[in-house]
Amino acid sequence: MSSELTLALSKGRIYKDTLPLLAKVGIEPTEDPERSRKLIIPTNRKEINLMVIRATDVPTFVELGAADIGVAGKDVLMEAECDNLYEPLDLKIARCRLMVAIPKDKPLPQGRARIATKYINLTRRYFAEKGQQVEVIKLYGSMELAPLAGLADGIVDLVDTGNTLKANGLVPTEEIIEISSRLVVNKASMKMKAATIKQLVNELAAVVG
Ligand code: PRT
Ligand code: MG
Repeated sequence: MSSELTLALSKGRIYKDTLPLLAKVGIEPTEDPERSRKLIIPTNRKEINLMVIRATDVPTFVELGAADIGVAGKDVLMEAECDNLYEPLDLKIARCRLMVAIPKDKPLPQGRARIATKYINLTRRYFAEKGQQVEVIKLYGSMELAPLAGLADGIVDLVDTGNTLKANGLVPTEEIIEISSRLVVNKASMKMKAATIKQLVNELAAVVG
């Protein structure tokens, strides 16, 4: 007997990169969440449903048991500082780096630099550990615009190819952490649905690149 499992994940690159892994373990959504308006997508395995939500909401849904398992970027997990989750598997997908970037030829000022970011906790922690005083400005997107617009001296953001930085006259200067997406599991689900979850984790572990 297998228990019902809900897997939370976000549209976009996480869904795109998770889909092939799910396919390799024989799980196929019955609808394309990129096209469907449904937020719960059934799969060919009737005990497994996908829940399609915002990337930053995945830890919340899984931690509070609204979903049993989820796929979330390490950036999102660390920023949310949720420690009431199991993180049994690095899926090695949606990889990138969290970096400090500054305008080309304009180093951060000696004094209290202003840093714009979506990742205020990670940014504060990083500069505090370096003993560098900074003022952190919370933004929800388009971080690259902040230095150009005179809002900040530098930014902390995710970098993949570096094209976005380059297109906005910015250069990466420091790597804060390497990011990939992780499988996360609700602690109560791990107890109550142990067999089903462990089997899925093992199957996925075997197909991770
Ligand atoms: O977009 P939305 O507001 O709905 O949510 P989201 O931005 O949180 O979701 P999404 O799908 O953009 O990102 C989900 C996860 O993908 C992130 O939490 C990361 O773990 C991972 N990921 C991997 C990335 C990137 N690579 C990435 N390059 N997330 C975002 N980017 C962005 C980056 O912020 C910058 O704007 O892409 C741009 C840089 O890319 P390059 O290739 O130009 O360097
Ligand atoms: Mg995005």
